[in-house]
Amino acid sequence: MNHKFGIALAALTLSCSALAQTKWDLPTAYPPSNFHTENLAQFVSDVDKATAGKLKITLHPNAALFKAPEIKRAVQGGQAQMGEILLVNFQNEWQVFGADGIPFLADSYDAAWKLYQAQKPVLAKKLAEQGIVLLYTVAWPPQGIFINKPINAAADLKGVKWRAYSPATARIAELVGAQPVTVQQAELSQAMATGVVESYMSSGSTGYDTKTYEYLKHFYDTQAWLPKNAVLVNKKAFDALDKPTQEALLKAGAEAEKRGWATSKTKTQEYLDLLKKNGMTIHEPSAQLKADMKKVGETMIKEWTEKAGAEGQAVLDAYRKM
Ligand code: PCA
Repeated sequence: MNHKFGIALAALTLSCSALAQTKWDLPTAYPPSNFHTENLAQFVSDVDKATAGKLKITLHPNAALFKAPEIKRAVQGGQAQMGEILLVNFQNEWQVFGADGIPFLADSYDAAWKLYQAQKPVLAKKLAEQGIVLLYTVAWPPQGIFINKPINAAADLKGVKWRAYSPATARIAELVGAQPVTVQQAELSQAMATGVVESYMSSGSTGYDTKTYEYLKHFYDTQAWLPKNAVLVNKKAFDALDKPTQEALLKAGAEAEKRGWATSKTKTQEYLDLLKKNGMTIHEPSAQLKADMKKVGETMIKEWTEKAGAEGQAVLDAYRKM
């Protein structure tokens, strides 16, 4: 082969393989060590293997590419071909997005899975109307109360500076008389360090990710709800893939969903143990605190049902039949 032809051929081969390779961005708001992010990293590598490198997905953790509340719109508009969101963040847009953020509607892994099955058809339909494919969801561990002092009843939360991550967590603050401030996980450590936040509800996972034990010493294991992250794909980007690549993506997504729910469940206790090891006291809530929080939940289920209308009622009916 003459030299010139060799170079031309090499260039041609290179440009062909570059053409054949699709590159996607996948923003998430959580750190690399978070179990959702680790699950996504595994998903990305599974897709890479299954497509022999044809679909290269770059994971962007820590809200580095887009802030948590911006990721949905980025996927919708195609600025990111994929993205991970916290569904309950979007409750004000559509109430069904917030069904898994209502205290004590679904407060175990079994119940959370059933609620997901009840939500899924309408969730997928709504997202499809927005040009989004719902790939999979994974629940966070059960939500409890992190706080800087021991508490016995909801009355002890009056006036406390309370971090909210969603409309529902802000509503809880209003109902118990705490002072809500919305802060996403990526900014939570700083908010605690500067004293802007002295309590919040979330999982042991977030407590550990954000080193909450350095700021707040008490966790009340109320197991109030299990909100879900959802992994979304821009529909145009999905449709542009060839059939085998689409199938590889869907298969890796289904596996990630199964793996993610199982990991979330097994890690629940591990996270509480880690918080304890780092100096936090894990409390069983008092009967009074439990009753108070249940009452908050009842109010919020009622409010949600009114706002969510027939669509919400259908989700509730389907869930309660399961
Ligand atoms: N962690 C996320 C949402 C729910 C959870 O457990 C957070 O606190 O932002």
